[in-house]
Amino acid sequence: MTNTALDKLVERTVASTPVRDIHTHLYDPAFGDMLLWGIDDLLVYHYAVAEAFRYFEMPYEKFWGLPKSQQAGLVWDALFIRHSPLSEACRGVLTSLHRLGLDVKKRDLPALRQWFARQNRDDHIDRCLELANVTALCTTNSPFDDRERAVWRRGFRRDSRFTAALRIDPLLLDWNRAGAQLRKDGYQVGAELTKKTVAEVRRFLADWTKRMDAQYVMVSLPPDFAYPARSVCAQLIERAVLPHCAQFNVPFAMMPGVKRAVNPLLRLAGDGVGLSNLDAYETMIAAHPGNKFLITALARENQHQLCVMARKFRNLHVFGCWWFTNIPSLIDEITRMRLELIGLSFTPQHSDARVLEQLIYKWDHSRVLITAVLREKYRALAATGWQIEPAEIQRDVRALFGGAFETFLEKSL
Ligand code: FIX
Ligand code: ZN
Repeated sequence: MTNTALDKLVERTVASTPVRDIHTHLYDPAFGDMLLWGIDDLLVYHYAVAEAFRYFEMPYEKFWGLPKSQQAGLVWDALFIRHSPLSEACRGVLTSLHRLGLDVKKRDLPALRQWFARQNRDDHIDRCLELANVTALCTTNSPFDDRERAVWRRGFRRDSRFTAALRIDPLLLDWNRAGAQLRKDGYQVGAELTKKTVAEVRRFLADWTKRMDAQYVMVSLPPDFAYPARSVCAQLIERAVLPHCAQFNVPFAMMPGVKRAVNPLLRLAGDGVGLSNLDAYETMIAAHPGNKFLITALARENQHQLCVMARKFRNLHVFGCWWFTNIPSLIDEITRMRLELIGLSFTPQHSDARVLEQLIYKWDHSRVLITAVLREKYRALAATGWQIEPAEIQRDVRALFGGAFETFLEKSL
């Protein structure tokens, strides 16, 4: 095969391989309005709001006091009309609109709104998934969210494309409040982590894992997370979460490096990043060879150590370019590094989509970057005399787009 033919084959394979998106903030359609979609939600996405505040001069509270459509109008004006939309979050809005067949160059927000108002939601969901070529996605589900809890309790018919993950940040990071919630729900927990309390936390985790049919249990952690430690967080992980995950054979997903509310005035857009001490995670993983761990780190500077950790521990699966690392320059760098250090045994990307149409741009943009890295790697392979078969490329890309994750879920340790 010539290099050009190889390039084309890689491009075609990456474009046509369906993705299993392993972390999003979307909801099963049965959750109704909680599944966000449409132009206004795309514009008030917290990535865009953070960028718009770079230009706004109005008081923060004034913006938050406005109805969503007015907030969206202000973001549109600041990021698309008064400045060129060059950032990744802005380009993303345009990619999604363009792929949906909308004429972005008109810069006509009312026309965009009218188009979305004409869409039938369920058909639109199918269309977005098809355009993104996403066949399955994992949602982020919190038993601490009142609206969400009510839907789970009532029960609903699951859409087979949407799987769930049990998110437990409040349990591990805000024990006083979470404990009160558990007590209200009939779990006999006290303020101290006695044997009885830990057993009740495990009963809570078991109930929700079963109710959601959760694929994994997930938490995001601040840069100063320490383990082992006497903190409630470390103790709950050690005594409740890890035994629970081992019992149910579900991974514990950790997302190190987020500094919540560094600017609370920005609300959801106000979180920042810090460097984590990954030694804490390494110690935890080494001490629990029977547990499975998923990790995506927020700080660029943590990526290399995380990759080396994955070389050492088969019970660790590295995934995604999370949030501030989900930009072309870093996706390129991180994907390259991972391929070079751990071959095909990782999941290069997840979308983190909060708004349905974001699936389109997040995957379009990543597909292009992953294609470029793979082309280079297969070319380098060809230069050694190794001949690659189309079916082998297909197999490899499937692994990167959800297959390696599935294998990880299924493997016995
Ligand atoms: O904690 C998370 O799962 C983060 O992805 C979110 O908190 C964050 O707001 C986000 O949407 C990043 O992409
Ligand atoms: Zn997320």
